[in-house]
Amino acid sequence: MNAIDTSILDTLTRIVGPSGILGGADMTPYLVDWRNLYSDGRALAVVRPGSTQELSDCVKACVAAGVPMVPQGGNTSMVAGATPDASGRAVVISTQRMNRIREIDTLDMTMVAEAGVILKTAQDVAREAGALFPLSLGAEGSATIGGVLSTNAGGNTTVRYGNARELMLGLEAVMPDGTIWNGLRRLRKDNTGYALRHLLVGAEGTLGFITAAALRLFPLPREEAVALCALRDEDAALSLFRRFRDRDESAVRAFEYMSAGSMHLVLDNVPGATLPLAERAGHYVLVDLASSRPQAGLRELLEEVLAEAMEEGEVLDAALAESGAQRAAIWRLREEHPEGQKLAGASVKSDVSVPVSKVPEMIRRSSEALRKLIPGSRPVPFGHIGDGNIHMNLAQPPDMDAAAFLARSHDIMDTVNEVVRDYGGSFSAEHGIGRIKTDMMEDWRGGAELAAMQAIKAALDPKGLFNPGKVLP
Ligand code: FAD
Ligand code: 2HG
Ligand code: ZN
Repeated sequence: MNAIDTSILDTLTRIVGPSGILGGADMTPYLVDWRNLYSDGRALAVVRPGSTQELSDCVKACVAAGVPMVPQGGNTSMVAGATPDASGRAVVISTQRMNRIREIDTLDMTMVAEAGVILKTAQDVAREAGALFPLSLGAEGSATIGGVLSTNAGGNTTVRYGNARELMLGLEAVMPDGTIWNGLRRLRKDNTGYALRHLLVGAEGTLGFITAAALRLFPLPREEAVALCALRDEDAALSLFRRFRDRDESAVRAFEYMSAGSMHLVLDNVPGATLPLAERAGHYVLVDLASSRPQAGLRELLEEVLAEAMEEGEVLDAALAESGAQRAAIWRLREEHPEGQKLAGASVKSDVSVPVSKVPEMIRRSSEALRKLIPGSRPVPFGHIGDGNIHMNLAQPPDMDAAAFLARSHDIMDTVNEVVRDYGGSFSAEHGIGRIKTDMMEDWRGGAELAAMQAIKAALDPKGLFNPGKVLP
């Protein structure tokens, strides 16, 4: 450690206090990404400010010393966005201690939460106040409000409530020069020049530090109905989605597709996972209906639509949840898909989107191309079919070395992406770019779009100190 490093660490310790700063082995969980793709991360320190003012002071000190900063929330990024590189030059700034719900208002239907509030806590606090914060994803027990906004996370309820961006009304942030911006407005309408709040959402910590957010709340559901269905094929999934949408679009809270490949990795690897159907099938969907109206007739709607689809041969079998515990058990099967794939060995993820109508074709074409590329590999697609967003993942062949398989990651992603491109899709639907996909930006977003992004970055963060090596090539 040189004299500059020692001096910045002294300054940061003065700002956050000795308990707010971590070094040595205490830093380990903050340096490795959730997928364990990069184990070479190093940092000068992990700094955990307790307030927006402390964070602002930390940023000013880092800017003055030319020290790069890596914002981190729950460190559940799927694209290694929240961990530092191997240089050891950066500090990780964690929002762990900025975890207060500042305000909740069930007339305005808004909640003001600090960046480090865990998503599940935000949901629970809203529910206790009689309202719903609808963002929901498998990592909700660790992911933070700052993280879900910085990645513009989607998740399971996007089909009804939109992405994280649509749930945000205003922000407070520390800008890259350390200035505090208070944009915590709780307004439904606010057209006052460039929407800075929307620029920071999805910026993955490259344009500043979100410290708090004003979020939208919704009425709590009074009736819910959930089913797990076995399907004939991918087209049947889409057809079933359409049947529900045509009958009552407002009732569909989630509509999730799971291929046999992916579901069976869960059943075979996750302790306690059991299929509530008579036998395994080639394709599954989870249908989740919810209404804030009492006696909305969701159970009847579910039964009627499934009966129609069974008559057409689209649905082969279905398990309808009879209790809250059964609803949770069905949802757990879906939520365990990332874990099931992790437990089954190495996998390469392609988080892609195409127009909803093209999903079945995209899944079939990608699966075929992947099997050809790596014989013996197992396509394990699943995801948010109602949004056209499929995790077109590939599990390693059982007899192939994991490292050799992962060395083909870029070929694998390119293979899927070429199919996706044919349908005008996106190579990153909800997880973002992080460190993994920066080299795809030129090809997919090059020209005016990337030039504008680079100009914005240069204007707001001229020294390039905010999350270097992420998002932009
Ligand atoms: P982190 O991982 O800590 O950070 C994510 C990015 O945001 C990084 O670039 C980081 O630098 C930046 N960042 C974090 N906090 C701030 C801040 N306060 N200000 C500025 N920048 C910040 N994503 C989906 O979209 N849909 C899903 O269904 C979904 N499911 C998941 C399931 C599992 C099991 C896992 C592990 C991840 C899943 N994810 C999903 C991915 C992930 O994007 C989300 O978990 C979440 O958005 C990340 O929140 P986090 O607090 O962990 O952020
Ligand atoms: C999900 O939908 C997440 O469960 C994770 O976005 C996707 O593991 C994945 O590829
Ligand atoms: Zn997802």
